[in-house]
Amino acid sequence: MHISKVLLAAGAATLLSTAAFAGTLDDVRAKGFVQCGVSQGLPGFSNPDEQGNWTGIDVDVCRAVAAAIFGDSEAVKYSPLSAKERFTALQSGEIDVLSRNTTWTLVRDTSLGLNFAGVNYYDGQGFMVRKDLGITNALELDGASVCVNIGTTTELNLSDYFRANSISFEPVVFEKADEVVAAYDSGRCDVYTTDQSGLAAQRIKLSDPDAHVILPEIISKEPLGPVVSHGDDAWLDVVKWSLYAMIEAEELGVTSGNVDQMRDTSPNPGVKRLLGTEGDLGKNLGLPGDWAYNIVKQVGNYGESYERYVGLNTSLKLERGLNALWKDGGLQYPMPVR
Ligand SMILES: N[C@@H](CCC(=O)N[C@@H](CS)C(=O)NCC(=O)O)C(=O)O
Repeated sequence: MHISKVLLAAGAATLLSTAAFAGTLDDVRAKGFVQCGVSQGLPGFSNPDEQGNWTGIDVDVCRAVAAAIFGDSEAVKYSPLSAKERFTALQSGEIDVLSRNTTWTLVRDTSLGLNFAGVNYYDGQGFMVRKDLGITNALELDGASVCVNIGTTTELNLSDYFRANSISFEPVVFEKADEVVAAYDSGRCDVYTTDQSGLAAQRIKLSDPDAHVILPEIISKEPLGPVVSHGDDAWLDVVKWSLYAMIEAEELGVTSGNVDQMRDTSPNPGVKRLLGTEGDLGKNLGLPGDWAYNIVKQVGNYGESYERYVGLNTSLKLERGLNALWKDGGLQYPMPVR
């Protein structure tokens, strides 16, 4: 091929790839909403009410992204997805972002062509059993039947844990989480395993939640966070910094209740930068100057979202634990917003 043709072809390929992979923010703006992949119903994380309104800490990430782009946290459409379906939906472009209690792993981050935009809940896998079995730790589970969701890290960790401890189990697998819960509730298996937060959430759905106990062992790391497709760094940045803005707001003491007052009166340069009264951070993200103001005003900071949906005053009753801010001894550490 003549050199100019090669260059032309290369140029066209770059243009094509730019058009195909670098335009999610523009596409989202053009259609007027963020298409967000969520669970099929996991209280505290992503759960629909009878009117089909979605709530939860994962939903708040979708809402934060919409608030950042449109100044309207309601500009989101939700796609309920099973664990098995979720990555294909992202790869095919059916959704713009997946915010569905999804664990960041090497294989997902590489071979599946995905990028994790951060961690909105640090979790770990646990086991639940009926109290009347009298089991107090997981090593007593030799020979047990275990209900589990397919297409999850849960399945993989389960097998690792039993192998590592030279004990056996019989998997009872389902695609839909509600099938797993129903099977466990009806006694088709001895054990239900998933992320600890998932156990706390699904327990509410059991016919007698108090008849069950969550064992003390945490057998894995499950850093859960929002995910986008490979190939669009600008979009990754928008999702990543929308989440960081929520955590940064908590660190700075900015809440949905005081955000107006803080914007107008705080002398703190960090607050001014975050809320857009000093500098122009939004521009770097292709967003309006009040991108983070709108997130905090309409969605709240990370701590508010946590307490509203999964904290001690909710039916999940989850302590902040690893999800406390770094300055309170936890792992939530927003990268510097500057
Ligand atoms: N974090 C794990 C597990 C995620 C998962 O799908 N867990 C189930 C059990 S809690 C679930 O969320 N089900 C809700 C649904 O499918 O709607 C992963 O990323 O593989």
